[in-house]
Amino acid sequence: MLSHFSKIAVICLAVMFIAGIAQAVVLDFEDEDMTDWEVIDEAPENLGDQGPSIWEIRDSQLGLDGKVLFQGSNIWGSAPDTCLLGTFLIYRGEQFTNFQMDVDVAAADNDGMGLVWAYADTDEHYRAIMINDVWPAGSVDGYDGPFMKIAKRISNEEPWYELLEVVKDDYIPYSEGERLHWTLIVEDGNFTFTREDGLSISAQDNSYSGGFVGIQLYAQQAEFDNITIEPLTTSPVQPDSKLTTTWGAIK
Ligand SMILES: [Ca+2]
Ligand SMILES: [Ca+2]
Ligand SMILES: [Ca+2]
Repeated sequence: MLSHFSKIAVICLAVMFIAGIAQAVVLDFEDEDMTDWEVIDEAPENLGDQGPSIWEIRDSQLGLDGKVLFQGSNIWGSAPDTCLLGTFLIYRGEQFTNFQMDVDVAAADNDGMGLVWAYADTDEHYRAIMINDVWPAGSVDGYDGPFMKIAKRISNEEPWYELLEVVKDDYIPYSEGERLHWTLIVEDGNFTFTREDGLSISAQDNSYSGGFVGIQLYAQQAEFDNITIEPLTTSPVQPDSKLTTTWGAIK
């Protein structure tokens, strides 16, 4: 028999566990429902290929799990190709301030892809983005592809983004046509984006406040699945430490 104290402890643990899990948003697209997602293509004057984007839910053709999000157009920009612009898919179900976002990804091309957060509009958000190809050639921020960057959107015209951090010389191309995984941790203006192969980039911005999260693509056709967004109220957790995440979320 459990002591009275033990029973209370077990109940408390159970409630805390359930509360922690309940805070996480988990999106696997098996219901083929995109009603919480908004497609936002960059303004036509910002683009070299005006699209439109083609976001849909399909059966994975690149090794992910069942139904997945897929974008199939080659929409890209800017017009002189000096900045990675294209299309956003924004999750409108909830806004997040401090959080951990995990995503399975599979790329069909070698171009730009990444996550956005604190999204308010095309001219107000942050992004972590990477590209294997040599574009942009003559980049507005001085770093042509291939690279991984964290940047802050500041305008709807040149220079579009303020560069916060770049991985250039140490960049490793992502694999095409197979399962990749991204983890983004955002806490109090500290941003860390990590790939499944360990390649990571971090940046910081004191003026950060929360907003919507989503995906950004430049000339890239890619699948996305198992998007998990978990609010954090304490110190960031390691990407694959679910138990620690749960405890961290309910403190
Ligand atoms: Ca799925
Ligand atoms: Ca390309
Ligand atoms: Ca392409």
